Amino acid sequence: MSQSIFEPEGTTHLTQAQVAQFVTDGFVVVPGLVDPDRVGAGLKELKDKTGIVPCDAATWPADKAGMHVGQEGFAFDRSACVSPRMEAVVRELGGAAVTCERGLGPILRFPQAGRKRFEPGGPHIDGTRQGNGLAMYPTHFHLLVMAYLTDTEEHDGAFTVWPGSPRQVFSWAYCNGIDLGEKWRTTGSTGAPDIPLNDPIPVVARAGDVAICHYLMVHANSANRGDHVRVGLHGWLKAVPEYRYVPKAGPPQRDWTPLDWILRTDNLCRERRSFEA
Ligand SMILES: O=C(O)CCC(=O)C(=O)O
Repeated sequence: MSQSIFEPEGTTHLTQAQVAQFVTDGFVVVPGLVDPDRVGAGLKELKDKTGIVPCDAATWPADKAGMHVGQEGFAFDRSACVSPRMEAVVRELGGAAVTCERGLGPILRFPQAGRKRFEPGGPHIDGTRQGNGLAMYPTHFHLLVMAYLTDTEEHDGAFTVWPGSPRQVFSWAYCNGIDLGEKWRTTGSTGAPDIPLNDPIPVVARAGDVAICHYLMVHANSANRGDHVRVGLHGWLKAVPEYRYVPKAGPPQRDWTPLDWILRTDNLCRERRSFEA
């Protein structure tokens, strides 16, 4: 029998502070979640498949300066940097059904000339080409992952997040009966909803550190004004196919995941709850 609790608790692999950060900000950066051997394996895979060495400009394609490039065109081993510990952390944040099985694929950001400063791109939430585009509750994926294989300062093409946005987007959609997928279905855009958000922050981290975000995270890329290619591994972590998310009601219980906490409704708008009653 589950029991109500007032604060999210730590898990086996995450401290209480890390869990609290995920619940409040919608993301947590876990240091060294990709161990050095796997970082090396990922960079070797990149070099073997493309010839690219992040800190050797002679190996960069001439036409890619300033570009943000996904893995199209080469078959990267998506399992190269996934460890049992990463699987465990992901399950602790998202629930036992969520898995890294599809692995992570590279997103490179090539340097470009210009002043060294943080320069975020367009804020958006990732939608999906399947189903409703984007929904309040997780359908297509549960967690968004960005694992760094290169040290990344704020001007080095840092992955960019709007802290707190998953809860803000959820609360807004829940209380106002918003169809989050509408914009995507009508315009093909997953731009962030037009609601007040906190200022964006660059995820500054070392090679091997991994940012794990709630699926409703408003995020962006940013310009690379540094001297090496930003190598990130991106993943949409899904649940096993037979799993369906069941929205939680009432106050948080001991068996809630951090992802559930962000979707709590017991402390949201009275009107909506009386409408549901
Ligand atoms: O590469 C990045 O830093 C952000 C990539 C991303 O998730 C996106 O633009 O949707």
